[in-house]
Amino acid sequence: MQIMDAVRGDLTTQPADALVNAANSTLLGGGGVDGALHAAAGPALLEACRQVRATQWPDGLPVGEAVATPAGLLPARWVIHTVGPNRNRGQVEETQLASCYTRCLDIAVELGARTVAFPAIGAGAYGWDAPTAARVAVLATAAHPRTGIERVRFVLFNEPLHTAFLDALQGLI
Ligand code: AR6
Repeated sequence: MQIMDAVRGDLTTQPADALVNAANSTLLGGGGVDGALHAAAGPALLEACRQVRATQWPDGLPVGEAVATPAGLLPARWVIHTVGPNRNRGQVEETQLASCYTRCLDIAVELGARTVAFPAIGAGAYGWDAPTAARVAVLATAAHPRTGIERVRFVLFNEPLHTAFLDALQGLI
C-alpha cells in the first residue's frame, strides 16, 4: 500500500529513509529548511555536497533536478537535494516545481527508499504561494509510480501550508 500524508512539523526530526532538501543550485547551504538540515546533519552533509559539485554537477544543480547524498547525523539514510524554481526571479513554470518532486521520487526509488519526507519546496524564499505549492506537490507525487515507496510524507512548517497540503490531498479522493 502507498500512503501520502501531510503533518505539521520540523523536517530535521522526521525519521524517514530519505529527507528532501529545498536547496539552491550551489548545494552549499542557505537559509530555511536547507540551513536547518545542514545544521542538524553536521559537516558531513556539506562535505558530501562539495563532492557532488566536484564530480557530478560542477556548474551546480539545475532547477528541477535532484541528487542524493548520505544524511550525516539526520534521522535518515539519505538527503535528496533539489532546486525549486525561484518565482521571485521570474521562474514561474509549475512544471519545473513538479519536476523537483518527480526527480526526487525517481532517485528515492533507485536508492530503494521506503519512506520519503518532503518540505514544501519553493514555498519559502522562492516565493510560491501555499495552495499552488501544495497542489503541484501532491499531483506530481500522485502521478509517480513510487515503486517500493510505502509512504511519502509532506512536513509543513506552518499551519497555512499544512492546511493547503491537506486540502490538496483531499482533492485526490
Ligand atoms: N522543516 C520543514 N519545513 C521547513 C523548515 C523545517 N525545519 N524550515 C523551513 N521550512 P525554503 P525554498 C519551510 O525557504 O522556498 C534556502 O535558503 C519554510 O517555512 O526553505 O525552496 C535555500 O538555500 C517553507 O514553507 O525553501 C535556497 O536558497 C519551506 O520550508 C532557498 O532557500 C520552503 O522554504 C530555497 O527556497
